[in-house]
Amino acid sequence: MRAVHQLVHARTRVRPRYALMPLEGFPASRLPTWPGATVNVLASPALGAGFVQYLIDLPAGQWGDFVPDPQIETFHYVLEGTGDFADGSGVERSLTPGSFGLTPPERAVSVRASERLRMIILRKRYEPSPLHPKAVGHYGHESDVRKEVWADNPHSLLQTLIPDDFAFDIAMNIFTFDPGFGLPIVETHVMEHGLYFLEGKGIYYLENEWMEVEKDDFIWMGPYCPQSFYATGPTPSRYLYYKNVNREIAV
Ligand code: UGY
Ligand code: MN
Repeated sequence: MRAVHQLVHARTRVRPRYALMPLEGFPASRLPTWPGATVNVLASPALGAGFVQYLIDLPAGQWGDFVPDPQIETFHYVLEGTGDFADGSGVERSLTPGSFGLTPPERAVSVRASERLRMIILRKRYEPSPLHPKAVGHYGHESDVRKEVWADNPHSLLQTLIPDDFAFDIAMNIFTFDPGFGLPIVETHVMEHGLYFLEGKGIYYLENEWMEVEKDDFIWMGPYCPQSFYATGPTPSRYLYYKNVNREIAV
């Protein structure tokens, strides 16, 4: 919230193929199964997205659950804080900043905060393939995921949190760009993105507009949204993004 003497002019853009939404513009929501949490609904079908993305702020001592659903898979990534995760079927993990997990359908997602937890949660309908009718889970910590040189440029590094394997219909990646570097083309593709800007700042190109972006901005990119980026400022930029992958496109 800005001080009363300030103007309200904002960088927020909501267009048919993309949205840029700085965090200050999100009124808080509450969810019945996360009673103590403050929730920002970053992306939803109401926006045009084929998935739901939340930013969840869970105070110390509080808990939240998603009950098992036969079709919905859930990804989580810890931005800040510590706590515990359980899927109700034997997977139990400690949560620290950088912890992540993909929980398949038919499993619970139960989180307890020891210290105030800030998490990104993304939920989508698992798309079975003829060879992969059932989803599998995957858990880890970003510090254990190799930073691969991307596009032959050691100033742009990519971490692939979920293995690029046909068992998964979802990619969750972290890009790290040194200042001045970014995507060397305008890319346009059928896949969607839900992007949370983790660190630094830069200039994003969406459809036909260049826009300043910074830490804690959220961007939704719909199918075929032309997109590009370069990092600015004195420190590297990092962003976490979702991409639907490895499946035929429904006709
Ligand atoms: O994987 C991607 O599609 C990625 N290069 N896009 C993006 O960062 N906007
Ligand atoms: Mn892309």
